[in-house]
Amino acid sequence: MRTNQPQTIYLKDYRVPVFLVDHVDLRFELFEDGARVHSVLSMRRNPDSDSSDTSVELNSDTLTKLESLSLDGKELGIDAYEDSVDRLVIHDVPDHFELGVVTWLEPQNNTRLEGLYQSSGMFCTQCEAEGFRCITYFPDRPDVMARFRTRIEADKASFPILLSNGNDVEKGDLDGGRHFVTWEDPFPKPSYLFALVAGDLVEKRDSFRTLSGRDIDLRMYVEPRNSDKCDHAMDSLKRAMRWDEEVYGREYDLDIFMIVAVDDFNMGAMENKGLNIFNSSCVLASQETATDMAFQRIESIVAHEYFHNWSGNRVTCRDWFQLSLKEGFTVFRDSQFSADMGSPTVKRIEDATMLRTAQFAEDSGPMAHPVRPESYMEITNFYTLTIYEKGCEVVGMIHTLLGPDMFRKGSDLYFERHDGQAVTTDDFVRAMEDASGRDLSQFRLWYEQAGTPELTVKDEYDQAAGIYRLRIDQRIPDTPGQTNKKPQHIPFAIGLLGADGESLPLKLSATDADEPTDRVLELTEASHTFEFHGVSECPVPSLLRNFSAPVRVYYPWTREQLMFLMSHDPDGFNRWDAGQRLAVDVISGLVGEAGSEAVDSGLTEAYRGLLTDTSLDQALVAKMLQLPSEAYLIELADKPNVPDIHRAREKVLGHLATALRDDLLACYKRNSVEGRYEVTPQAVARRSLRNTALAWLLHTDDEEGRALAESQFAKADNMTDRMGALRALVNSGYEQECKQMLDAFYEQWKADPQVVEQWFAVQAGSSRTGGLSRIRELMSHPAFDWKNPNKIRSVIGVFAGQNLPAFHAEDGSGYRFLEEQVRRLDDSNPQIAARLVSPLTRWRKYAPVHGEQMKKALEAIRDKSGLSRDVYEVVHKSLAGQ
Ligand code: 0A1
Ligand code: ZN
Repeated sequence: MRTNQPQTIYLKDYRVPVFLVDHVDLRFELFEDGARVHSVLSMRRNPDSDSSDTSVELNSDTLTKLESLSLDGKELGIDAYEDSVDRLVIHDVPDHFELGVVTWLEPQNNTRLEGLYQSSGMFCTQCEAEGFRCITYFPDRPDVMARFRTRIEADKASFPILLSNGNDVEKGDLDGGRHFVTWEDPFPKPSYLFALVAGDLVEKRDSFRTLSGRDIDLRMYVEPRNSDKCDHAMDSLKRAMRWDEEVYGREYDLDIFMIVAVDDFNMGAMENKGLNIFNSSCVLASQETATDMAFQRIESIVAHEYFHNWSGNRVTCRDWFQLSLKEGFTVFRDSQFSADMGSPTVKRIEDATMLRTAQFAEDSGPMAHPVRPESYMEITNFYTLTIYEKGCEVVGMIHTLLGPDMFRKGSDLYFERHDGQAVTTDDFVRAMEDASGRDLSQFRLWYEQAGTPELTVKDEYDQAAGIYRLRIDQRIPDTPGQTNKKPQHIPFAIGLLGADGESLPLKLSATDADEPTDRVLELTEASHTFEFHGVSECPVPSLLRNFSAPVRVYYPWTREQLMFLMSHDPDGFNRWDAGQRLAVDVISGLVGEAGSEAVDSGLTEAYRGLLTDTSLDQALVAKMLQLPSEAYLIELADKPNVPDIHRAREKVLGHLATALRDDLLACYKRNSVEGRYEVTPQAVARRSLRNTALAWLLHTDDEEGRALAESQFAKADNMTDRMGALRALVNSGYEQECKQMLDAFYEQWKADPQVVEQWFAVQAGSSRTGGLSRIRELMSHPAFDWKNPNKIRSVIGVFAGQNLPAFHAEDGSGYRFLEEQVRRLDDSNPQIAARLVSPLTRWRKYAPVHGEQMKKALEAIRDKSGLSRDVYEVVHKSLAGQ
C-alpha cells in the first residue's frame, strides 16, 4: 500500500537525466527471512544535460528499506540527503562519484510481485516498469543505461541455481553451506531489464548456431515437476531465432539465452536481457496439459520476448511514454512470425477480433489514450491493448504503405542508427522515412490521437460511363482530453467483385495503365471520392481487405451482398468478416422486442455451406463457424442490454444447432484426427471444427452429442479434445454428467496448476453453470490462491470478462462482487486489482439500470482507504467528467 498522493506525469516535462550510471555492481545476500542488497553505482554528470543542479535524485519504494548510503566510500549522514516515500535526493555531489547503497528487502512478504519476490519458494524479480526501485535506490528510468555485474549468494542446498543477466564469470562455495555465482552483462541496459533468479530448478539445455556460425547455449529452468513441458518452448525459441535472422537480419548477441518459468507473475512474460522470465502458463506445455491455443500462444510469447532483444533491449525506450516503441513493434514482429509459422489469414482474423472487441472498447472508454500517451499516473496501467495491439497495427500500416522491402530498409536503419540508445517513437518513424523517402508527417497522428477512426463509405455506379464512385468520409471521435481531431493517413485496401465473383480491374482514371485487382487507397482528407473507370457492371465492394487499418467501416451492405462476399471474396479475411457482419446483423435483429422473430434462413444456409463444402480452406472455415462473441456484440451496440444480447445470440445458436444437426454430426465424424498429435494449421482446424460441432450439438442438449462428448473426454490423448468435451458439457443442460466430468478432471489434474487454471476458467466463464454462488464456491476451493494472479484471473477475471450475462445480472450482484474483490486485492496486489476494475470502467456505455449500479461499485472502490495509485487512477478516470 502506498500512502503518497498519486501524481500525474507528463511527457512534456521530460528532461534528460542530470546524472548517468556507467556501472552497477550488485551483491545479493539471500536469506530465509529477507535479502540484503549491496549496490555500488559509478555515476557521472550527463554532458547532454544543461542543468547545473548538484544534487542527484534516486527512486525508491516502500518495499526498500535503506540500511546505509555512502559516497566515494564515506558514509552519508542523514543531513546529506532527503528521503521521502519514493525518492531520495543527495545534495552536493561531485561530477564523478561512486555511490554505495545497502538495502534490506523481504521478498517472502512481497505480494505485489514487483522487484524481488518469492514464487513457490524460489526468488525471482520483475523490474519493468519501475520494479528496480523496489530492490535498491536507483535512477530508475529507461534512459539511464548501465553495465551490470551481479553476485548472488544463497544457501547451496535450497538454491543450487543462481541466475542473472549476461554470462556467469565466477562461482564458488562460501561458509555455512552457502555458495555464490557472479554474472556480468556486457551490454549497457536500463534497470527495467535487470533480472535475478535463485531456486532449486531443473535445467534443460539445447543450442542454436547463428547464421554467422556462433553457438548459443539455450537453457530453460523449471521446477522438477515441469521438466517434460519444455520442448515446445525450446523449439519455438529456435524457430524465432532463425526467423529473426532471416526476416530482420537480427542475430542473438550473448553466448547464453535463458528462460525461467515461475508460477506467480503479474503478466505473461518479461524480456530481461539474456534471462527471460515467464509466467508458467505462457511457456510450459505438453499435449496432455495444454490446448492448441496454448501451444500457439506459447510460440508467439516466446518469440515476442526473444524479439525484444533487438526491439526493446538493444534499442530501448527513452521514457515510458514511448512504451509502444518496443511493444507495438515487437507485437508486429511476433504477429508476422506467427503468420509465417501457421496460417496468415487465421492469424489476421485472430488479431482483428481481439482489436475490434477489446481495443476498440478501450479506445472509446474513459481510459482511452494515444499509442504515445501524453500523461499517466501509474505506468503499469498503460500496458494496454492500445499500446500493444493498436501500436502493432500502426507499425503494420507503415509496412503496408512502404512495402516489405522499404520497411526492411527502414528497420535496418533504425537498428543501426539507434543501437545502444534509448529513443522515441518519432525516431522510429524518422528511420522509416529516411530509408524510404516517404513523408510520414501526417501518419504520426496515429501516435498522437486516441480514438478509433470511423469510415463511412458510400458508392454509386454510373452504368453509361462505366464509372464506379466510392466516397469515404473519416471521423475520429472525441476521447478524454482530445476533441476536434485531424484526419489521419489511412491505408485502405479494397477490391471490386463482379456478379460471378470475379475480381474487376481497378483503374483510377480512364487512362490509368495500371489495372490491379487489389489496391491500397491512401486516405488523408476528411473526405475522398475515388472513381474507378471501365467498370462494366455494378460491383460489390470488398472494403478494408485484410483489415488494412484499425478502423471501423460503415457501409450499407445487404444480407445478400454479405452472403456473396462470404463465398466469393478472394480476400480470406473479408470472407470471414462478411460472415461476421451477417451474423451480427441477424443476432442484433433479434435483440429486445424482436426476440420472438424467426432466425433468417439465409444465415442457416450460409453456415450449412461452410459445414458441408470440404473444398474450402478448413482453417478459415473453423474461424467462420465461430459466431461473433457476446463481448463483440456488446461493443457494437449502443446502450446494450447484456442479458438481452445473450438471449438473442443463444437463440441463433440454438436455431443453427437444430437446423444443422445432421451436418454437424457429419462434420464431427469427418474431422477426427488420427495419428500423432501435431499443432499444424490443418490439425488445429480439424480439432477446432470438431469441437465447435460438438459444442453446438450440446447446446440443444442433443443426446448423441452428449454420448460423443463423454467418449471424447474418456479417450482424448490431448487437452484440446479433453477440454473441448468438458466445455461443451459444462455449457449444456446435462448437469449430473457435467459434475461427474468436472470432478474426474480435477482428480486427474489437481497437481498441475496450469490445468487447474483451465478447470477454474471453464466453470467461471460458463453462463450455464458459472452463477455467482458457483464463483464463490470456486474461490473457496483449496486450489484457489489469493496470492497467485493466474488463479485470480481464471476465476474472477474470467467471470467479469467472459461470463457476461452473470456479471451484468440485473440486480447488480456481479458488479458488487467485483467491487468486493478489487477492494480486497488492492492491498496485496494493486497491479492485478487495477486490471480487474476494467469491466466496470465502461459504465456509461450501458443502459442506466446497469450503468448506475456499475458506477456505484466504482464509487465504493474509490472510497476505500489507502487506495493504491494503480486503482486510484483507473477509478478516478472512469468517474471523471460527471
Ligand atoms: N515487457 C513485457 C510485459 C511486461 C510488462 C510489465 C510487467 O510487469 C509489470 C511484466 C511484463 C512484454 O511485453 O512481454
Ligand atoms: Zn513486449
